[in-house]
Amino acid sequence: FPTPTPGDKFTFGLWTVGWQARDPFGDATRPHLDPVESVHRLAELGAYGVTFHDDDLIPFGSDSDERDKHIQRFKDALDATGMKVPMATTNTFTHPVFKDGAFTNNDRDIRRYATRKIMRNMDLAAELGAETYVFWGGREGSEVDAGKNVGDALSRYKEGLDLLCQYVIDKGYNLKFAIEPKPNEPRGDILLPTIGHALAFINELEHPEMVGLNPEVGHEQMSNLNFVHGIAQALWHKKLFHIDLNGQHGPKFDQDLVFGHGDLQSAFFLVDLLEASDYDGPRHFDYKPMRTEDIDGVWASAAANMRTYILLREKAKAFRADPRVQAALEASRVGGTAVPTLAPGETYDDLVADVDANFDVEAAAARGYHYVQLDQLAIEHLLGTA
Ligand code: GLT
Ligand code: MN
Ligand code: MN
Repeated sequence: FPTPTPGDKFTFGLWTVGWQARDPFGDATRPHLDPVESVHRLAELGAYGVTFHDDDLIPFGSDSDERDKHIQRFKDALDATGMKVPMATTNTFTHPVFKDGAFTNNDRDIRRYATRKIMRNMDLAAELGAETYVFWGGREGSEVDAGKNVGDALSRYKEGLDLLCQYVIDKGYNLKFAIEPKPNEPRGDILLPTIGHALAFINELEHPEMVGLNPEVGHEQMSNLNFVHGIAQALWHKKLFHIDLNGQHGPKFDQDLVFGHGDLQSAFFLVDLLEASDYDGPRHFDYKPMRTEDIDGVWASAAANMRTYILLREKAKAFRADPRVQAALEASRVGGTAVPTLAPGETYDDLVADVDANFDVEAAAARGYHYVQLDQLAIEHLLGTA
């Protein structure tokens, strides 16, 4: 079995392994984890890098001396391990000041404060060589429809991102932005709730070319949407800038399980899609070690994410190479959508003229698509019986 190596580009948020497992009903079940230890442990497990929120690294409220010390220790750990920081983001959700959001807060002074907080961490992200800056607007939203003017809030969201794009351009930073959709939790309803909403929003920005997506498995599945289709569409729009891999059992609270622990077949087809695509960015795990785990369980779960990804990558390779799968794809005529509906040079007049001449509607209606055998072959590959 191949072990993870930096070449696999597996990355983890410091907030994932570092989650102390506080939930709305219970206290932390694990002690604070030093980010420096996380860098070392993840490097030993074969990860490529780590990602962070400003507050993961530099506790909120640190003075500038403390801030410098935290950053220096982190840089030393990166140097010692060779770990990279391909992405960073801002915490605009934990402190009570953000309870009504950051970019879209009804209070203008809070929006201004949030924007400064983001800019400060973007400077650090650029310094550490990050290429992607994520925006998860978990507190941008409402519980009360009359409490938020959604149109105005979207204008403020756009204003904030436009300003920050200009900042990146003026500073000459090599940073792209990736918006992370989520339908709800912690807000009752979050703005830009799905991949589709975010894609449409990006087109209204001043620099749409600088802004793409960071979709998360569980967030789309919370909305009962097909994550594989969502990623395929993001790729089609050339907007897959980053990805948050984890596991989720359908529409319920955000579970952030280990990748593949949830809808395994969807995880299989996701890896199949990603590996065949031109996405060459990090395979970023945004999961939470379950609240029932102790610290050993934290590292076991980190390893499990990578192991599952590698296993699914092997399975997907074997699936595509299997002659029975190739025959089944043929039987389902899957290659058919690659062929344009009109022949080169044909017009709609030619199409109209063609109808009765060459088409047997009853024979066409009678054709089966044999999708079941295709799906069964995927199941058998997953079960190791193929
Ligand atoms: C937070 C959230 C994640 C986001 C992170 C980025 S933080 O834990 O649940 O989905 O990706 O801000
Ligand atoms: Mn999540
Ligand atoms: Mn995420």
